[in-house]
Amino acid sequence: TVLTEDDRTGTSIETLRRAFMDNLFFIQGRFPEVATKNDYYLALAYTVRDRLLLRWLNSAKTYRDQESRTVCYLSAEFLLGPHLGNNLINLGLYEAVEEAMRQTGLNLKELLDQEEEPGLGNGGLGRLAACYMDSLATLEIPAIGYGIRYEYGIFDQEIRDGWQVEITDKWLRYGNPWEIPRPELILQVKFGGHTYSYTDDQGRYRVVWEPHQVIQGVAYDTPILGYKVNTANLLRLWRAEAVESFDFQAFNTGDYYGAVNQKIASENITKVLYPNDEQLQGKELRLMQQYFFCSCALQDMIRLYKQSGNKDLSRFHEKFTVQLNDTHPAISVAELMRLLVDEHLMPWEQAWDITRQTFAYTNHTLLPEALEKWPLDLFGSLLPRHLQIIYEINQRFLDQVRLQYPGDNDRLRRLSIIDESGCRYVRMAHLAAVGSHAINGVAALHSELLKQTVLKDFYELTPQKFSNKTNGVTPRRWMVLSNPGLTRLITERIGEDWVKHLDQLRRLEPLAEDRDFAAQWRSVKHENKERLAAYIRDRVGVTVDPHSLFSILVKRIHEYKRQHLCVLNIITLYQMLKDNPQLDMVPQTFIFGGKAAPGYYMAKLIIKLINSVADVINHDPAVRDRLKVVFLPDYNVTLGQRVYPAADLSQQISTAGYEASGTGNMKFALNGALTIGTLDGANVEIREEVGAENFFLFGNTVEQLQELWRNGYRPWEFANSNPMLKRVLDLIGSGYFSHGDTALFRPIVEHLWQNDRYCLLADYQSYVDCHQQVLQVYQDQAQWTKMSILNVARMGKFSSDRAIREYCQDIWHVEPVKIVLPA
Ligand code: 26Y
Repeated sequence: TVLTEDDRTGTSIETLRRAFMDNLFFIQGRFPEVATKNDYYLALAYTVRDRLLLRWLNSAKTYRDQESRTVCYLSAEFLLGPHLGNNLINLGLYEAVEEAMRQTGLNLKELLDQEEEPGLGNGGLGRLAACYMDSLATLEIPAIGYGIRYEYGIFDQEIRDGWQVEITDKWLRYGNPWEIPRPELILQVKFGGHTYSYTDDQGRYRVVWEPHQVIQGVAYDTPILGYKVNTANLLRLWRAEAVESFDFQAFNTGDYYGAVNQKIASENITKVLYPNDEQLQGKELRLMQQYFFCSCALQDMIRLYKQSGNKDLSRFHEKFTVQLNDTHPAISVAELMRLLVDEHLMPWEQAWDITRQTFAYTNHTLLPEALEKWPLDLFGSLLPRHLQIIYEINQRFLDQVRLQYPGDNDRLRRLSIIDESGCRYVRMAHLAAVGSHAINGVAALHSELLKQTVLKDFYELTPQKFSNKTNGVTPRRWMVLSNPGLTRLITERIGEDWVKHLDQLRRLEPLAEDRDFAAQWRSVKHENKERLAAYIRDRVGVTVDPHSLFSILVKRIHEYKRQHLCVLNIITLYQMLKDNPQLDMVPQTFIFGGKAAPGYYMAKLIIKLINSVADVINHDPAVRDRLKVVFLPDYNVTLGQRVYPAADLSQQISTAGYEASGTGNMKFALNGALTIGTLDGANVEIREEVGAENFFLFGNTVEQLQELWRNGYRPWEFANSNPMLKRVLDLIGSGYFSHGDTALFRPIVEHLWQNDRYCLLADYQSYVDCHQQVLQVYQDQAQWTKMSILNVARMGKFSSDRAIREYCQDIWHVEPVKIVLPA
């Protein structure tokens, strides 16, 4: 007999081709003569999805049969990026599918470009959640990601006349082949109303929450496949819908339009991602989003727990461990208490024990304006029962503190979950800290500062809860998928083990002296730069020379990230060229990308400044192409994948003490860029790993900055005593970059002169000098290449696999579960 491969699971080129054509006909309803690129993309996506589902079903079945301990990663954001390419890499089918497409007369790359990325996150925090989902699956850890299925993700950015314009992100417009809706998996979430209490017939004190509104959560499931394993984990995102019976009620009483409004209001909850990072506005809808997905997630966990035969919930924390990605899901602490105590009639003490053993909390910021706090009246009107529960948690907690620190009322005030200074607030970081058994920061420096600043009192109370878990990124998306040239070159020399065991990159170290290898290394980088140059020409119409030094700064636009410090240096270089037209300067291309929060005026002005400076410099004949400045619109995961492989120099220039970790810094270095950076976030550890001699360090340290402020920081003294700095600031102020408009950039210049909260002027000279060193080293291509190879060879620590292993060992106490496919 001839064995034929199954159309839905087979992996030969022949079968893939047949399955693909099948899907084109029977899912898309198209024949080749009329099929669009999108039809082809969807036909391919469904072909790949079938192979995913085989692994997913087997994973789910295995976890269920073995009652596996499961990690639940709760995050308001998952910034996944396109699925198709990544799934092909993880299935090990990239080449086979490329060939199958070629035989069909199609180009895989073009089909990959069709996918609209799910931008369900703002930046680093959401992308970290996505990298962690990849690593959990790759390490064969049973895991569920819980979050929100936003109908509109992070806005698309357009640049008009140098300004950012926001466009709604209609990512679901052409359908989403990667998700499976579960319309039968519906949970109810209550809002508003009031509570009352009574004593039941068994003498128990009971509280009932009579809500004003009930909303349904519908599950949408996306499989997350590990790299070359059979594990496919679940990402379960919740969409809000109106409750059917509520409509009925209103309809029956004749209030049809009331019911319609109710329906619209319900669906608003998951309509759009809030585009602010690090700058909280106490918006009611945002608190509703947070509670909505946390309640759905916890109810779902309880459902799964009961499904596996357990009756009472006393071992809930043995089945699940829940990680809170920042304080956005911190309301979970009160919600689990409510579910256990009110709905499952568990005694408070036992419920509290289980709750604290269930949760762990990751902090991602020290910025005071980013710490979530909700006005008490807003909180109480939306979640009246949770406010009572939080009061109870707080009272019991403070009673304990009082025993340890009798009479220390100041400490009680500082530790309290309720902020009583002036307007009263619920402090979500305090709720998360009290309700968790583990608290971590995301880089060594950040974790230290956490203990010294925002969570100091909590550290003194329970030092054993604190640890550091330095962030990492997945080498599958950020090297294998995005940089096939480098991947091939590395794999040729050291085999393919490094993709799963990134420490193996160390084996490249001896090759740093190998001239043949160095030449290949350079040519891979050059080809990547040529590709980015072509993209820049297409996208913004600027011609850049791939032989020039590509200096790249891509991340959210923020004053603390100091994009404008980079601009000061660019203008300095420009002045040097103007002063000395014969100057023999290394040709350089500065590339920026990033979105500003729509309400963050200074950030938007910084975008305008970059574009204005670019406009003048790119058109000044005196520069003679030695300096180019480009702002790439709409920076997102897809664009990141184009940009990192093409970078020579990675700009990581935040004010020391402000960037919790950074993860872009890791993606650049893994792709062979050298870093110019401050001692901030994970830069510190990157420098430790790659060696100080292979890292361009500048700027004040955290301690030096503290000293500076203690003595009264006077930025104007830096400007007045530094002729070039003064000249650069005056040039911006003079209207040179703004067609003579002296008012346009005044907010930036004046802030720098007068306040300079992020100490640009204090770091300016050090940055400019350091950049000159960069140029010098770049002129010695052999030296530069050697440093680049050593950077990559020593970056193994920054794999998200390493980070996830640490979480598993120190916090989650979970073990891998092998998934075997039936023969
Ligand atoms: C509360 C709301 C306004 C809010 C929404 C999003 C607050 C913060 C955020 C996002 C924060 C974020 O992305 N933080 C980044 O997390 C990364 C992953 O740990 C870090 O590498 C990075 O330094 C940090 O800024």
